Amino acid sequence: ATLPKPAPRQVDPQALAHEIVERLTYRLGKNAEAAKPHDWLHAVILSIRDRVIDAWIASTQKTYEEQGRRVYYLSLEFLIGRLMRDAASNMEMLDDVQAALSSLGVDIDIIAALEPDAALGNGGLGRLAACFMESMATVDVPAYGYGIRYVNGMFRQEISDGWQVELPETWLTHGNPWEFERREASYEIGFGGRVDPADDDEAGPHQMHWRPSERVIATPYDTPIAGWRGKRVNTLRLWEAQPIDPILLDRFNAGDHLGALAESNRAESLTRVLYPADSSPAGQELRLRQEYFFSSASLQDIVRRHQQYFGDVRTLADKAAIQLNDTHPAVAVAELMRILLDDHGIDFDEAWDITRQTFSYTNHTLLPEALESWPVPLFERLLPRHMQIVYAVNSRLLGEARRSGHFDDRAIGAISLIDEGGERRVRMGNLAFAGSHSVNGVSALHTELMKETVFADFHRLYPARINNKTNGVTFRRWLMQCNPGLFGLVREAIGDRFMDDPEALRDLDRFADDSAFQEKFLAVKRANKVALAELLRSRVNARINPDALFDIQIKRIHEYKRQLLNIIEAVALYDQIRSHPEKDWVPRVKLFGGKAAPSYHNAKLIIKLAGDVARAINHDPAVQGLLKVQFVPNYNVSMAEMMIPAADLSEQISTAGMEASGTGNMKFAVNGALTIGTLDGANVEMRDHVGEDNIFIFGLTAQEVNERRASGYNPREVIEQSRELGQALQAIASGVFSPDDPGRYRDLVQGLYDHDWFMVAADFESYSSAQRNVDAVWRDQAQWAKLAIHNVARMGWFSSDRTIREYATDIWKVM
Ligand code: DL6
Repeated sequence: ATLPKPAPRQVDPQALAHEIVERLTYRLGKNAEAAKPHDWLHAVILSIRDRVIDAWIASTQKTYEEQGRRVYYLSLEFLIGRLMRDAASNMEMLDDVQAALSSLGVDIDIIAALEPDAALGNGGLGRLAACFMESMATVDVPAYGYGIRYVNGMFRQEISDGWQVELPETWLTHGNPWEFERREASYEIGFGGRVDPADDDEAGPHQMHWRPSERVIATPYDTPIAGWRGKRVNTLRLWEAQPIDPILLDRFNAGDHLGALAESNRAESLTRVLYPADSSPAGQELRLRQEYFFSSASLQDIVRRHQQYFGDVRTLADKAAIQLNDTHPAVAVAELMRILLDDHGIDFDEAWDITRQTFSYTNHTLLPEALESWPVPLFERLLPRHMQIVYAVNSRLLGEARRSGHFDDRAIGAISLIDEGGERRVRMGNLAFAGSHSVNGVSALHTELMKETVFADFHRLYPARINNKTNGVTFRRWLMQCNPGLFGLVREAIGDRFMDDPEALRDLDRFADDSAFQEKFLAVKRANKVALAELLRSRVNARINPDALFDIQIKRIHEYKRQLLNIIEAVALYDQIRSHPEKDWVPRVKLFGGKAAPSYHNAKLIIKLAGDVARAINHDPAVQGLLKVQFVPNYNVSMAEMMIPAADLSEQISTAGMEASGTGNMKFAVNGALTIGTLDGANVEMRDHVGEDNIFIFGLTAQEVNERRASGYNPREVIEQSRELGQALQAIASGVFSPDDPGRYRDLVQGLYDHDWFMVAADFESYSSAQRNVDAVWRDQAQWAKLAIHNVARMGWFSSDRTIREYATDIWKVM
């Protein structure tokens, strides 16, 4: 029988206004008079969501009918931010929603600001995963994102007396209208216990029976992710941990009220918080438990779906491509092996082939402290069966390497899945590499460095495995939605083609010299700066001049990202302005934003320093109107959406060789900011695309950094040769900016004199002179506009649609 289908939906403002009121009434139980802003937000989301669901069901149907390969993107982080505008814009109903709401007397900006910023990630890696989800839907790749539904995502940062304070972010307080709980697709996840030989007579030599001592339930919540023009809607499936027995009634009745809930609390704590680390060792059992929990749930789900549609698990690799987003889900390699060996009785070699054909792995960092490894005793205690599998895989891997005849003991030690130097540890990067058919870096430079450093020996063993996929960002969110002024201007100039083909932005190049266009371009930028200035006035009571050059550095606070270099340069500039007030200084506002990992002492100290320096500079009448410094608290996706469109200058100044790619750099440039940056990560490719005359490059290259380190870099000598740098450092170290605690920055500065691992001193002169070059160009506003327009025009290649097409073609083979 033909089942009835829902009636097609109309999209016109009037029909939409009716729908919104209907949702308000029948879903939320309120009438328009009683509705609070949160109710309106909820009702609007439900109306948008219904359209998304129509397209979602159609996409699922299409995937099913095509019987093709699906992509599974496993990531411990998805930094999605707000979804309302994103979804409405991608469903091409944003204008109608706006009109419908205004006919109801509701201001869309007010309710949009109430939507929580879903911060299920730390930084670039998590935001990349969110851009990829949107691009996979846009380019019509059937994909699932798998992650964790943290109750408390990234912490809320408050600045108290200049210091970062971390507070829990409660994004689920008002419920989450975007998600659907799918209890029917729950799985049991085991931990600990023992492993017995399989009791079945027909069991193969590798088949075992794992008897976990602890079990929790993984329950999925699905969020639909709509691609551009609603072409496809994919699923983001986030797991929540639940206890098997929510309450132990016998214990409760015996009076042990807390003990009765202990199991429940233990299970729920698994998915309670996002691990607050970024490029630093997690080092906690809970983190490994989280990694296994979501990897196992996702793998069980993928295998179950495969069997349901295709029957035989042996064909998994033909129908499933699983991308490991960094090493956090690397234990999935061992989990798939376990499922194939123990649950399906497949022999070891075949299981290993299936596994390697199914997985691919993206590396996002070369920082040694971020390369995950787990102490063998911990791994063995939590995952005894997986430990056996790791050993078995390792013995084959090392056997293969030895047989090739090209690997001495050092090289064998380097590719081993077990780090034998000191405390024995399981190396997750090596497990991910060994278990994947493709391993990619995220920018051309990073990929080359991967081949030369962390994976040099693996690269010799499997020379075809490493490939590059330079990151990208979605222009729907990072141009069309966050910068409607620039979006409208571009559209007026070159038409709509770039909306579907970002590389068509290139047509804008011919307007770079057009003075009328330049003026309009500068007017849009100024309007964005005024909006940001107003926001900062209301948030932090900052008064900033929209006609000054807005110089912005927003990203996680980390020594390698060198916020310190920027602050020291601000101090030196401050000194220069005071010494030479007669010079024609360019008025500048330096804005900083970003969070420090809670246990990262120096990063927190750098935040404090930014605040101390800001206070001194902002209160000094001698530099009034010429220099201002402001640290913007609680930097998140929504704040980025305000700051990036308002930036004139984008600071991408990491020590060369240390930033794998960067993606903020791309967002700034496509929003018409000029970049001051080192030849690091994707900055290198940005220079190639925008042209070296349209970007301010400074500093040592990655190779030069290595050479300087190898030849005995002496920062003290460098500092002694630069009067400006020396004076700035002396001022900071002696307490000029911290009279309440003059020794506060002594050790920080001493570190620069003694070792300066991040080459702040080595790059200072070059950075400072690049900044004066920035001033010179800024003085000629037409020239500045020309360069900025070239940047917008030439950034099309950095669309995440391009990146995803490359993954889809080269790695997943779904295009
Ligand atoms: O690939 C996304 C993003 C890059 O743009 C950044 O350069 C890189 O630092 C970041 N990596 C991480 C790795 N952290 N850990 N583990 O966040 O990835």
